[in-house]
Amino acid sequence: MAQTLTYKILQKHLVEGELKAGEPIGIRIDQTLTQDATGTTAFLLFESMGTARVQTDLSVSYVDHNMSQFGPENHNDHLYLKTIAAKSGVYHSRPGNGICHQVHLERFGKPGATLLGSDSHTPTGGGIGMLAIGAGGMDVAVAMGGGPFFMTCPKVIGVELTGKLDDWVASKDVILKLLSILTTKGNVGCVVEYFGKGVETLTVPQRATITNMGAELGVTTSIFPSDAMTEKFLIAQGRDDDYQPLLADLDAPYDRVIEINLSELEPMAACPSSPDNIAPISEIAGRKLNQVVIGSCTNSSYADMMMVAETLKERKVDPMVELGIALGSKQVLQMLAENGALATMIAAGARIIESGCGPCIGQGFSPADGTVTLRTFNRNFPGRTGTKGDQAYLVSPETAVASAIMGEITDPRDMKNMMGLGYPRIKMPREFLIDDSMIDAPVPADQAGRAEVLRGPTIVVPESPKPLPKSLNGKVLLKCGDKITTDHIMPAGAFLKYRSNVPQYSKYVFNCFNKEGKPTFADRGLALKKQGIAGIVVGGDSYGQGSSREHAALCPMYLGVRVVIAKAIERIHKANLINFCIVPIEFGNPADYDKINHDDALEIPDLLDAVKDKDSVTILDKTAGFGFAGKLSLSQRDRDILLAGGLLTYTRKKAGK
Ligand code: MIC
Ligand code: SF4
Repeated sequence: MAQTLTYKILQKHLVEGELKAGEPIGIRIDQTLTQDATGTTAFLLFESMGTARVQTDLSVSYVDHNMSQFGPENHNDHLYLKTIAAKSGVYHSRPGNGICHQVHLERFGKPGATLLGSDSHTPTGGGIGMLAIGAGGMDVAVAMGGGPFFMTCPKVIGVELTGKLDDWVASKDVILKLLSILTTKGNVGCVVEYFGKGVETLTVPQRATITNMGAELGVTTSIFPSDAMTEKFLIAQGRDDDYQPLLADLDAPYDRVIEINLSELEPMAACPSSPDNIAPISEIAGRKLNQVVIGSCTNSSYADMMMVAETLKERKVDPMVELGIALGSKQVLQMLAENGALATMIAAGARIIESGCGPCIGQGFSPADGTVTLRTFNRNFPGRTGTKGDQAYLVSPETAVASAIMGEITDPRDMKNMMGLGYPRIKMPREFLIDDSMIDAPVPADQAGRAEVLRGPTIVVPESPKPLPKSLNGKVLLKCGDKITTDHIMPAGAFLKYRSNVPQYSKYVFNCFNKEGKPTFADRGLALKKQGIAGIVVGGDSYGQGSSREHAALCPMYLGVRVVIAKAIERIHKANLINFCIVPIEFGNPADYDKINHDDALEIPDLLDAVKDKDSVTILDKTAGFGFAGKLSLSQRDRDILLAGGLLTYTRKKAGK
């Protein structure tokens, strides 16, 4: 029977279940990646599991998110990550070597392999034909220990690309177009697979921009075929041996097909403050701006950066605009340093930021109040820049650089008329500069026993969840609306340095809803916990979208949250809730959401029994005086994890430890 590329790879890696959309399956994981902000807990949990060395073909630990090093916390994390990686058989990419997804694509990604990463943009690897999936750190820790990854067997959405991108139109515009069609809601349990003639015209980094930002659709992953373009990229990275051709069968059974004609696309933007709030640049051109930032794992490849440099040649950034550029990897930074393009950027007035996530995760470059910032990133959730009420637009590097020169949002296609500038089409290099000296190999297994692990005092082993009660008495700690992201739940930016210290980091749970002079969410949660009353969060649609950070479950768990009731809960966050023994419940009838209020006392008399084997559970709102049904969409494994008291205890029990 004809198969999609997704199913071909799944079939090769299937260890449990049946390949039928909607069914739970377990797959073998070949490679894992972790990054510093999720990595410390992932490694602490990995250590608690008691497996000494990783069991994957390859595991890499990156330091790219938090490199600010204000206070000792950050560097404590870096040293812990470096030494635990060496001991556990994991490669370690040092701070300054680049953003995990870009470096992984350049140096390790392999067509046909499975990659599990503790970062939601792990699907970047789909640009090279891998099945690359984002998950919580605990799931990645299990995969590092050789355990399968459990997921829902996906539906596959086929995106047929035809035509060819025009000058100044970028692959970013392809994914913005798709976001305008599919939005960030309602795509849970799907994989997006690209096919068609247009695919051949896109380079691997262009494809990776598309699969990277595919994360914003809420899908499990996105994938491109592995073809001549992939081979060229791998040869240029000195990795010819990793190539294998991979295509879907001609009549592959897609659940839905969307056609995008590349020739018809125009430059677009995701307007404030959601990645699916799409408008063509032609409609918003002329808006004044004061900041442009180019970089992130979405758009900082060699070709993106060379195009930016060529456009800036003999030009200056508008004096009312600050232009920040973070080149995605040391490879790109070093190549541009050597060929003079970096000097061009500096001469034009750009501020060069080190290779890492930087402003994308709110580490610096927070825009001024009431100003417009243009970014080549993938997320513009409210406040993610570090400024409350921010106005962040997500655009291609082409639009970003044109706008930085003009001082207002500019359609880059107008550069020809405005300054006689033709599109600087960048050729992919035949050979990239290969220098892996900032990637440390692990110590050999026979010496691992003696390898020392450095644990600074700010690294605190997270508390384990308590078993679920038979019946639950709780209180609504917070009722929030639709599209609550994990950035709302557990802010990053300035608080990122507390990631390895759950009691400290927990103080900022739902910080955006805290009011000055009033007890915080954390204060209220801990007070209830002391009285033995469970915390409950009530949410709307797409609850928990965005980042994979398991702290958005781990920290609420620490504060006594035991149940989340929402209209819909996003995939990674739902798994994280289960892993930390918080029961995810969906409204049987979404209208019941309107009847519940903040502070209501809720009772779930048969919680434990329902988690055992029921698809629904009765919830009593004792304050409002009504009862309603909640849906439990759980696999048998989800139930077993909840009943065991979370994934760590479940895994330990299974291994007989
Ligand atoms: C993000 O882009 O939101 C992050 C920061 O990379 C997160 C991971 C994290 O919160 O550490 C993600 O995408 O999963
Ligand atoms: Fe880093 Fe931003 Fe990419 Fe997340 S989206 S991995 S913060 S660059």
